[in-house]
Amino acid sequence: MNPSIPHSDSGEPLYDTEAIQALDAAHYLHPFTDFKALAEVGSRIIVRGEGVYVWDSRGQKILDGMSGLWNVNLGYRRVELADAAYRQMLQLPFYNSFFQTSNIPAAKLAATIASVAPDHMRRVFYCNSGSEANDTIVRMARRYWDLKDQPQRKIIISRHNAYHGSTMAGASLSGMSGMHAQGGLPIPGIVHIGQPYHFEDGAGLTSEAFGLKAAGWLEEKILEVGPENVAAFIGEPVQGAGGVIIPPVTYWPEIQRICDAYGILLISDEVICGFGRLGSWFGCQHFGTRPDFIAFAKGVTSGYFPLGGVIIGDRVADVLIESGGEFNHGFTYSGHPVGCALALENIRILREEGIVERVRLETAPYLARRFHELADHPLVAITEVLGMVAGLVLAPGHRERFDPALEVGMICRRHCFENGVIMRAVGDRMIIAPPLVITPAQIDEMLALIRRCLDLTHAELKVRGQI
Ligand code: PXG
Repeated sequence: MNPSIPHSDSGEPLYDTEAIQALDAAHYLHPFTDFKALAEVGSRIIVRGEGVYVWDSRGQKILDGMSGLWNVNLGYRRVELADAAYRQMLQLPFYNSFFQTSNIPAAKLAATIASVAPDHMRRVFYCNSGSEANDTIVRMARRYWDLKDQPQRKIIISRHNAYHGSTMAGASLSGMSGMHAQGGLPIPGIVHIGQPYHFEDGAGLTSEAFGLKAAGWLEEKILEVGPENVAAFIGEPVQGAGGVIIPPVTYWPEIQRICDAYGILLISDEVICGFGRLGSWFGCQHFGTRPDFIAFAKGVTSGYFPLGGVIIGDRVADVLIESGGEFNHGFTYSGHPVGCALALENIRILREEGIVERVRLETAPYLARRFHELADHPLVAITEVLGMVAGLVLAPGHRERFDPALEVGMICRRHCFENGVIMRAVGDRMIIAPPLVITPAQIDEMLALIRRCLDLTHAELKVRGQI
């Protein structure tokens, strides 16, 4: 009997893994998944979580190095968050914000978010997800230019290998060719430039020089399509799903300069970076940019409830408000009272426990020190860390690369899962984004597990004759 999973009185495990896997395979089509391949192997069923750990239905304890999907920032089983949702459900489980009505948590949360956002950003529009936040921004940015009598300003410039969501606009903004190949994307008016990935594209240049070069691609694109046609530029402060691409320090200030020079709106997609992930409330505060829009989701509720939204800078909000006329856009659950009550509690805990500062001053520097030690591993080409995100490149030598067909990332990810730590593989990049509450001792535990999995990956590749 495995003591870590609940058993019935007669000693049977409470979870019938095979039966749940059969239901899952027969009826549940998973996101970003090869349906047929998954049905053949069966899903791993996660049944519970506490702190930085989750447990599967067979009782294996796993250190969640990805905070769920970059979102469970306060870790699992924070009773205060569950209580806040429960209390709000009893008080008022739902009311809409459409017809000149509001609710207390939605109003308070908007004010609270404004208090941690950059000073020039004081208005919030609510959605349910990061994708919806970005769709909302596309419509809001274009409406702004309509109201400014520049309706031809429709083009939004994004970047290859960005991730901005899976809705029609979100997937179009995303720079992933596999997504664009399905569903006739991108939608009109969205174009892409290169990403600031020094390791891949910056050979022969210092990081600083490459940052300026990569930002310069924005100016080239603006001039190519005509500055008078460009509405906005969108970027994640640090690209998440693309593989934790941390830009050179020169990159964002130069992007800001270019946006200012051509009067172009700047969109900071903070669905991952927002609410403390980089050791600041928002990534734009770390990099010193002045966005017109911030997209947020995920960490605003630590993932306990689906909630997203847009924070709007004054120069746009003032025009939208002063012009009068309806903004014809919104969702049934915009400003959901339960999500907003939970988010308020989440932010209260982040503030009162000083978690953002602790990340910046203590745990992120410790993570950086320990993670960079992996650079001596024979399978690791580079290690990069900022705040509570980190990535390494698997490579057979310092600047050599593996053949993508070998799928070394997937081999490493399998070893991680089997050995009790969750890491994401993006091509040959292995990435982590642990809960913001992870302690130094847990960072040690995580790094020991990661090193072991790198060793196992190395050994497997050797046996296969691939290194
Ligand atoms: N913007 C960014 C920067 C994101 O990371 C979205 C928008 C879309 O949010 P929603 O809530 O609509 O999913 C995201 C989502 C991955 C992975 O594999 C990352 C995301 C979603 C799913 C998978 O790393 N990020």
